[in-house]
Amino acid sequence: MKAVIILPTFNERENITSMLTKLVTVMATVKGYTYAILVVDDNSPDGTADEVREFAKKHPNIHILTGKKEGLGKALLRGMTHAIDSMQADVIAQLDADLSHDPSALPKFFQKISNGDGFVVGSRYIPGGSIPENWGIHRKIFSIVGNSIVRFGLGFPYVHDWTGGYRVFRKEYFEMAKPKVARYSGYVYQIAFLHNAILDGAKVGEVPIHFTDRKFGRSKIAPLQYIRNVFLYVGRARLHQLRHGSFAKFAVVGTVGFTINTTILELLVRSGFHPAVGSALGAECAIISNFFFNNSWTFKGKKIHGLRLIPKFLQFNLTSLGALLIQSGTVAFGTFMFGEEVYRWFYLLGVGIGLIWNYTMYSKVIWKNK
Ligand SMILES: Nc1nc2c(ncn2[C@@H]2O[C@H](COP(=O)(O)OP(=O)(O)OP(=O)(O)O)[C@@H](O)[C@H]2O)c(=O)[nH]1
Ligand SMILES: [Mg+2]
Repeated sequence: MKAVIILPTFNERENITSMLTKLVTVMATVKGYTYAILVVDDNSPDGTADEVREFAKKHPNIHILTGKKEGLGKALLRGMTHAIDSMQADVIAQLDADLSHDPSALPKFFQKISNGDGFVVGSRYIPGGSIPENWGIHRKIFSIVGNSIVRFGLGFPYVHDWTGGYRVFRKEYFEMAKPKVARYSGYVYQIAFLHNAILDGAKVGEVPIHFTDRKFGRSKIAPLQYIRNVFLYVGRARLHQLRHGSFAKFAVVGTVGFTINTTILELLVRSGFHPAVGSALGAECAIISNFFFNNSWTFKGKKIHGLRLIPKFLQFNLTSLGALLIQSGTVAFGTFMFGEEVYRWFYLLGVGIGLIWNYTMYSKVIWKNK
């Protein structure tokens, strides 16, 4: 089988030669594959491409594809297309070029492909894997929380690392996903691609990896833009999944609840009650309305009757409290990470995650299948 190893680069001149050297050494130990390396460089101003060409003089299986800078996703798309159309790849590997991904783990990835996996993911969040100890608390939280949101938000928790770029997969999964992921130009491409591969039936394998900090050069990630794109992706995917299910009813019931909450708050405040009392009573009335409408309409196939209504109603209150905590937690997280001025965005985000939380709890816990 022919494997093509893709290394996306932007200003990696100080890293690329030692990366290539390591790859060549490791690939000599992988049995059952012929291989080539494809560096996809976006005309790096630091001269990354010259380093590659110099190295390639002694290694005819090392190739470079240059192009203009349109983001990591576009670079990967271009590289993967080239690997299949012009290099006859059966299997594609992908690693960061900044030495954060240790090539010595590669044989394990190929072993899993040979054993029948379709898509093998390098995982920092499984036993044997890790993120750098020396990362500051902000960076650690960013990495773990961001990844968990994708993992649970998309509903495939058995895959533990969604945001990394150390992977080996069979070419079919790229061919099937290509029309659907081509629009994701940035880092979110990685998530979209893995998600589509799973939806297309890929058997996913995981190899634990240690992610080491880059020693040279700079990170190209723009955190706020990345977070926004991740949420747009997860939100859209979720909506798409739910459009034909009970989600629309859930949304109608929620809107009614919101209206009840607001009306009661306004009425009580106007009749002289403290706003805290008004909002607590309003919220409880909304919870009651949500519970009964969801029970008799949204989830009527799994309707709860009789005395069982009491514990379920209490559980429902706890779930709503959970949504409230998620909302305030998200705002606290956002302002802690990025400063107070971003609170509105994180409020919206909190409401969004709260909705996913509620819907998941309703359908999986409160109105679960017998
Ligand atoms: N061709 C191309 N490569 C890119 C682009 N953006 C990032 N890369 C490469 O993609 C890989 C991962 O990017 P990094 O900036 O290291 O992102 P990261 O690993 O999440 O962040 P750090 O750990 O801070 O380095 C590196 O090899 C980059 O050179 C791009 O727009 N075009
Ligand atoms: Mg990196």
